[in-house]
Amino acid sequence: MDKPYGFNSFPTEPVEMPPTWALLVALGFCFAALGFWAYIGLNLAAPVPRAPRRSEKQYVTVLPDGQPSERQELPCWIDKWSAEKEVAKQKQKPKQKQREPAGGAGVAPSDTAIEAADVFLSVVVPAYNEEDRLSGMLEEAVDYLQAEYGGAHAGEQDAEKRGATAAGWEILVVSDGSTDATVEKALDFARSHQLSQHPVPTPGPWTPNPTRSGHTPHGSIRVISLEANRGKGGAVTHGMRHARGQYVVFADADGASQFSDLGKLISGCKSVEDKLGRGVAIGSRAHLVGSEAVVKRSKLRNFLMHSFHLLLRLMTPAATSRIADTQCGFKLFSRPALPYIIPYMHSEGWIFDVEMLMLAEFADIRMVEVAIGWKEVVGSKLNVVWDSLGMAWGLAVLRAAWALGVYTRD
Ligand SMILES: Nc1nc2c(ncn2[C@@H]2O[C@H](COP(=O)(O)OP(=O)(O)OP(=O)(O)O)[C@@H](O)[C@H]2O)c(=O)[nH]1
Ligand SMILES: [Mg+2]
Repeated sequence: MDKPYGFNSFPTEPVEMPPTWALLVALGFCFAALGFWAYIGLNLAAPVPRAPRRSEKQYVTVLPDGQPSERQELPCWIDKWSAEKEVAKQKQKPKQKQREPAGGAGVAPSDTAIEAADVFLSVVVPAYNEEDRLSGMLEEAVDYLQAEYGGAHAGEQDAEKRGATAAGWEILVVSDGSTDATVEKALDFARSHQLSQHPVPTPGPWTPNPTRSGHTPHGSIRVISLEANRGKGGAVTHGMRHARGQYVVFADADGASQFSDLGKLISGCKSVEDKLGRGVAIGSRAHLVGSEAVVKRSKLRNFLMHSFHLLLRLMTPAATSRIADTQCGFKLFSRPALPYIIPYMHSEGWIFDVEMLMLAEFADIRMVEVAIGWKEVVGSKLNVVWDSLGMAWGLAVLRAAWALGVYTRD
């Protein structure tokens, strides 16, 4: 028979398969290449926070005559702490270095103590375009702080009474690149509550018809302006780098959390503090699931919330995965816990709470969830679908980056 025209696409002779070992080697090679590129991708995708700019390390407050102050330098415990840690690292003997666990914490933060507190409590308020919601929240905060902890500059006697090392309080409003009048509103609030002993009270979510208002001493409300928007995580972390308090709480500017539950957070934190004084108290809305506030939310929002909880359970280490409400914007840290958490923060967006809790867990800091009052407040800037997708992605990147050593505590 004549040879067919062209070439034969069906092999007429049996084709010999490569040996199994060669297939396995090829497969292994493919996986290694995939792993390599995934690792490179993770390095590129994992967020690295930008360094604070010069003006962001300064604050403005209201002078005794009611005028806004010039920009003043913010005290910054983390700069001093980092410098001391670096010196300790240099001094470390090579032998000691070898004994460190792989990917370990470098010089243990406990070797480098955080500078002493100046005040009993620091309240960090991240605020992004909050001109409408901020004043009500500040009103409730000041009212409670004033009644509970005395004037912002309460003296040593007050500290002794409380068994604390410092007395008084401060509020750090961190405007996150706001483009509205957030900063002016904060300063207006500070001015009216500083100049008058009995300022006109502003309604808040928990006090729609307030009858009294707290007076604030000069310098107790400090306003920090980030030059460009970073996200809630960036704003909270920035504020906490400059906190002077023995306890540091962050609270959302919308006043959704009942500020007067702060006392519960402080007692909760004290109850879990270790011998170094480290502890974290997490405001929790878990007891409200099924309540009107949560049921009233859209079905989509509740579905996304449950999916996110499932992801959290699967992806986070043990203690963090047991926290029922990781996202509540009302969390308190004792000062000695800060150096184990704040210097190692990377997340700038909504997922930052999870990183804080994971870092606390990595450092064996005990955490306690405390049930708090919470109200849905209109004006949320959370985009339910996009921000949920962003959070799921952020969580995956965050978990992988910490697990694979892209992020370290060196
Ligand atoms: N949306 C948004 N909020 C920011 C940002 N930076 C800081 N924040 C503050 O983060 C806090 C929480 O914002 P909300 O819009 O109330 O979002 P949320 O509390 O997580 O969501 P809700 O449960 O819907 O209220 C507020 O104090 C915001 O001002 C940012 O870049 N975007
Ligand atoms: Mg809110």
